Amino acid sequence: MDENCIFCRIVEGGLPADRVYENQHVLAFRDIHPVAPVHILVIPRQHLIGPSFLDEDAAFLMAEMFLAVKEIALKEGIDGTGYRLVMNQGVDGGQEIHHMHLHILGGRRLRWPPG
Ligand code: DGP
Repeated sequence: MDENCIFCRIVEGGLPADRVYENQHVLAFRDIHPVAPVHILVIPRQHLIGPSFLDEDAAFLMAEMFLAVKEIALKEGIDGTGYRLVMNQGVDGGQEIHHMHLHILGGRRLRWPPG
């Protein structure tokens, strides 16, 4: 828990979020500024900055995040039509929130590069 981290505060319940999925390891909620009809963020409950900060002990959380994606896609009805996963790391990656997260983008066909 990092008290200065918005996503940690959402995990702890101190900040509201439209939660769509959670389990022991991960939490998912709708992005406050959606860029697609379905725009959901999947985060580990544990504070990790991003993939460049992963270590062996935390690596299983990546698998947990992807397993959550599969469940969420089913729940949101986009498993058949498809979706894009995006993870930003650092300044050039456009990472604004320094708590690792996967963006699930779905609900319409996306152009490349994503806007
Ligand atoms: P990134 O650029 O990858 O770090 O994306 C961060 C995303 O987090 C961005 O799309 C907006 C979203 N976001 C920022 N603050 C909040 C918040 O307080 N609540 C929710 N639900 N989403 C947030």
